[in-house]
Amino acid sequence: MILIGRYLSPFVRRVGISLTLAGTKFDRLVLSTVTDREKLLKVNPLGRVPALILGKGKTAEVLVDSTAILDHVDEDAGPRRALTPAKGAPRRRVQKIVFLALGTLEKAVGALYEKTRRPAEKVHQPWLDQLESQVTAGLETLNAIVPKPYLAGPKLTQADVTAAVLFGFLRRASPHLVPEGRYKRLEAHAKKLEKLPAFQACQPEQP
Ligand SMILES: N[C@@H](CCC(=O)N[C@@H](CS)C(=O)NCC(=O)O)C(=O)O
Repeated sequence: MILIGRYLSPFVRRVGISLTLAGTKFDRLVLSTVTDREKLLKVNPLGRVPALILGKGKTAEVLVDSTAILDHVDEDAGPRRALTPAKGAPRRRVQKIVFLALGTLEKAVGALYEKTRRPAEKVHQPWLDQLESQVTAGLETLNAIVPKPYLAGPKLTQADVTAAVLFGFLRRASPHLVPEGRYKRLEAHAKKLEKLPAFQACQPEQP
């Protein structure tokens, strides 16, 4: 199994952490969407990360998009180790938080691209403001959740992984959106999770 992408990408990092928590052995091919575009296009026609290669040679299969990859990771790990419950209210509770964090992440990455992938004179400030206000709304909603002791209840789930990865990503890439102390509860929860060996094992590379 080969995970493609850098841990600088929060989508790749949530997959790496989840694989590590599940105890699944995997290799990693550290490709950048910017500098390794040609190589990446051979694996994923959209040129995006993460991608996960399953198997080898003629029978190799490629999964793309972190949500589809994590669906497979959970299935492979089995119901006891899966980070998202298989059904019912427990599944909905986790998914609600995961997709809130994931949506916030998508808006945060969109805002970053607006600033870094366009010439300065082509940045459309009203669009950037909207994206950043969506990030703020997502963070406020996540921060309102009281961990008991995890975001979806007594067990660590994908909700915790994705929310903590989101927070860490913003701290590195867009610190102005997460000033120290503004999202106290979320910040404390993310800091606690970042100490876990699985998070430590998936540190973002130097840009
Ligand atoms: N919905 C996707 C989002 C993946 C994504 O946007 N990855 C970024 C890196 S953080 C990427 O590949 N960007 C390059 C591009 O979209 O061209 C997922 O969950 O995997």
